[in-house]
Amino acid sequence: MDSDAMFTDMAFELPWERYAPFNLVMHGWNEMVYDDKNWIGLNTGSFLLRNCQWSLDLLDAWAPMGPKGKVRTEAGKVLTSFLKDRPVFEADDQSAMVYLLVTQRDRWADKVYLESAYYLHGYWGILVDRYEEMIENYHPGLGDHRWPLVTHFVGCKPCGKFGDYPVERCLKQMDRAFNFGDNQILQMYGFTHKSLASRRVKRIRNETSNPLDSTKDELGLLHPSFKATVKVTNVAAS
Ligand SMILES: [Mn+2]
Repeated sequence: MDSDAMFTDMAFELPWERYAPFNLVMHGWNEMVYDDKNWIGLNTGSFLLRNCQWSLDLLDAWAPMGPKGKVRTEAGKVLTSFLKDRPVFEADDQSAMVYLLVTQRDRWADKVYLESAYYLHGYWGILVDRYEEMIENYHPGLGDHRWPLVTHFVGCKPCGKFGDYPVERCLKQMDRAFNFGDNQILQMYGFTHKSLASRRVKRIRNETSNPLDSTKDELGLLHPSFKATVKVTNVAAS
């Protein structure tokens, strides 16, 4: 996961069954990658990678454009001329992945799943102003535009070079994203942030002499492995 991405849905369960035949899962769309060669056809900000030899081989194939300096600059030219709508800049991991999948499709593509059913990568620009609306209308566990699994501060000022917005917006919204996610943890213990803009918290349940017994784990966050076991059992029984 990128350093500019945050988990913002603590209750979303990944559809693990769907990924059994694959070794790499990224947010994206097959047509945009394989047909359009678009550099934003997938996002490498957060991805699932199986711990296996195939993945080590992929990393070996993925890394060569990385070394800073001449290699990365020259590789950037190759990527910009090959990929759709890519601006002129040095090589980046995302473009290199699209390039690899398109140019060596037979080698890699059958083990790569591009996911678009939920926000494994959620673009912050379209999400952060809607957090209050999400709280009003939806609930954690959806993982998509209604309650994003990941809010990714793509190209933001502190981390990137292409922001066309003030650095204050980015920093303020990072705090809001953190508190939006943090509220889902705090609610178990009867607290919530005073607002998404505030690091201060307030009590949302009455005091008790036995706070641990009163833990309300409505989202099932404390024992997610139990939930997974129950699910498998249900599938086997049905
Ligand atoms: Mn990023």
